[in-house]
Amino acid sequence: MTTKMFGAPIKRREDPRLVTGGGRYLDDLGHTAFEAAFVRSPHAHARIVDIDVTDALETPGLVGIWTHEDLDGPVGENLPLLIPHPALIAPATGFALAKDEVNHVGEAIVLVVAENRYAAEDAVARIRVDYDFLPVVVGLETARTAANLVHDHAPGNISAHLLQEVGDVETAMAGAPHRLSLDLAIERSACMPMEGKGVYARWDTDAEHLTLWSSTQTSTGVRAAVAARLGLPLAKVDCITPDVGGGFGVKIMHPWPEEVLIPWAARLLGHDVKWTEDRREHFISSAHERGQLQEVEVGFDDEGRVLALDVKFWHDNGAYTPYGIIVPIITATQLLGPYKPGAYRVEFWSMFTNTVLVTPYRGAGRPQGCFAMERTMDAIADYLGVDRAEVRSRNFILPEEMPYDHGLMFQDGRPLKYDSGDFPASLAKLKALVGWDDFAAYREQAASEGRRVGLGIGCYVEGTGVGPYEGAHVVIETSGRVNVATGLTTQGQGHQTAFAQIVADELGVPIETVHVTTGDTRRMAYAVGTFASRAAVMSGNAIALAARAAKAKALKIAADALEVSEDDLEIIDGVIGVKGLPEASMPIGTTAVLSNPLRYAFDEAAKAATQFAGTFDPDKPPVADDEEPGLEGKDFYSPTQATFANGMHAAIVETDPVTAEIKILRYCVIHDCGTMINPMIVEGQVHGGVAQGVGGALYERMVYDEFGQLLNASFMDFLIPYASEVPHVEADHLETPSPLNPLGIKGAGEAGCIPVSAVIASAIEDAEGFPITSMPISPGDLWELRQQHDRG
Ligand code: MCN
Repeated sequence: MTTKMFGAPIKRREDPRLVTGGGRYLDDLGHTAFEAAFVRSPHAHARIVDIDVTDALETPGLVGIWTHEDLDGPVGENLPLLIPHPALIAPATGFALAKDEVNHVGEAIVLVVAENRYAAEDAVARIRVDYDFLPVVVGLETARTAANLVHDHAPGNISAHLLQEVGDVETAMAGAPHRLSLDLAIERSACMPMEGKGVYARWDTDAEHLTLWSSTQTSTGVRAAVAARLGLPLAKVDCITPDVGGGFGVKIMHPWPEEVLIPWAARLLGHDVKWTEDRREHFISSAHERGQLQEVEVGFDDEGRVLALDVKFWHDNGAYTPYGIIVPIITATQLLGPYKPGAYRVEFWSMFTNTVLVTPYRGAGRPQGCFAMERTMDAIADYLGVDRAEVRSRNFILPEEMPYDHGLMFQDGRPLKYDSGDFPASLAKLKALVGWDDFAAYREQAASEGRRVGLGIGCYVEGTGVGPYEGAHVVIETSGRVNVATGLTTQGQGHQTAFAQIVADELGVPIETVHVTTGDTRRMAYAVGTFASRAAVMSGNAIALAARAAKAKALKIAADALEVSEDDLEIIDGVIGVKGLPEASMPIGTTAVLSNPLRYAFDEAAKAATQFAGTFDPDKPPVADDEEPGLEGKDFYSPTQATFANGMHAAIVETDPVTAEIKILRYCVIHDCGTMINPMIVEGQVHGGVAQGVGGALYERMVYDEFGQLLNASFMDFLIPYASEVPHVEADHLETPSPLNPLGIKGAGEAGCIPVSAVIASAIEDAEGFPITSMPISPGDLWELRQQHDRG
């Protein structure tokens, strides 16, 4: 009997290779390549007066030096605005190499290629750039108030402004029995994948063909962007993603300056060129996220039901806006989480600062939105003296109200509609898991021992599995092995395992026979990429559809060969058999042979190799007139809208009464990502997300000085949590299948990190008894807050 794979918590097949050093990452490719390094701006805002490369030209091993002026054609043009939006009133994108002006520390100014990285770095050190300094804008407070501008075309440093209102907030607020205001802040942070970005380019002069390897989250996007910039037809460019050591959002953008420059140089030189980002480059010239200031006003009734919610926030987008308003619009539209306020108004301003640009980082605007909403829920509960979980449940959208439409418009101008979810059931599960009702007794016990503990909670929803499409190609070989290609990329999410699980069940073949390829434009030219927790929904469903097409063909061929109806056939362990007639069977690979027009050449080998038990008619045409040769299925999945995952977290923290040290004693998660392909992978994703969330809540912040210098641009100074700081995560699941896709899947990849700051703030506030309004919070911050609180 074939074991059901879909839903089985099997171990990830890719891990033995990855954890034993078998991974092949970008920097492992081609050690004969020339290597690139960049002169990057040491100043946050300056005009470039002169670039003097004379001395650098003497560097041993140097191959070439280029500035903006050397970039011909589209390579030298402004980098693209990837996601436009009417609210983006003053877009700005940079150049592959800075033209005339730099707008943040780390902006690339000069490309150097040498025989190796050492020589390239030596040459970089010998290039002299003269600057005229310009006034610097750092931090949202300065951006809002300073007379200085990051870009002359953006008065007030505002890149975008958007307002959405559902219902009449002013009237509802005026009529609300109670009103509260909150001023909140989330600091800038960034993801820290183990492997930085990287590009390797090979130009085949004879074939006029470019092969690119990129540590990207979207190989098709990079391919298209590079082809356009280099003026090459798509057919002359391939992009392959080797193993990728984490992406977390920062590797989506296409093209990064380096992704354009490295292939451009490779073509010019007729030699392989590679660049791998070092950690300092990652800090200062990749991308950050999170930074927001928020003002919330809420009106509510005696029961704590929200009658009116008015949110204003300012979002730090850094120096450029290639992503338009995608992060703040996610905050604005998904902030409401599982709740249904009477009326809602949200208004945001996206602000330029002289800091590195902002792109979506795991959670993408949701951790900030969740922070605003959940701090508000706690404030209401504390004000009314009502249990904090109870206040939340009184505001929930109920399962019978699904699908639920808040009336908000997303980036694409379409309504944002929740498809499914059972929030009361999730909360009940969470309360049971964390022991919500027993906490008062635990707190008392702890207090009697001189310990200070608090319980926090946070709820969220997450739009996942966004379109427009993803495809899959499933090919059954004559050996019976199955090759699956899907175009999106993988950065550690376990796709090779989960996708193979889907195929094993759909085809009825052993999982060991299924091989999955991702992120290779030679195998799948049409794809979008891995971000927004979309792979399971998008490729998962496309793979199932493609496998079903291949299976239908296999059964048709087998039915014909075995002279039975297709309905009488079943596939078990890779063998197609007639139900109840064990002697009439044929391995699935045999149908692949029969579907091949050249099968006569294979006949004997196939017979020998496949214990084929049916009859073989050599005169029969191998492929019916209406069929194509080959046993394969190709299909695309394209959803009408995102599907909404959701979850609720609770944490118990202890704060040291003297040192203000913050310890997470317990961390509990209830997560609903619809039908799970592999619960162990989902839990791994949730654990990883929580770990990143803990970083954002307690440790990680970008510390800029007033001149725009990032003071903690190394792991010596930027704290990320180690295993010792990440709590044991107790996770349980609720599966409310999505009605929107055939497999009922919702995404899981970002959820873990979304509510963590809100939950930890809630727990610290519960322990300390005064409001926590800004994250991250260090022991030093908490100690300061205690002093302020004591001073009244
Ligand atoms: N899964 C499942 N059942 C579900 C949903 C998901 O078994 N109902 C499995 C999927 O098969 C997949 C994993 O969980 O193996 C994550 O799936 P999904 O939610 O579709 O997310 P993506 O695969 O699209 O990955 C993107 C997501 C994002 S947006 C970020 S950021 C992130 C994350 O994944 N970056 C990661 N997790 C990461 N994990 C690692 N190791 N590295 C990153 O860079």
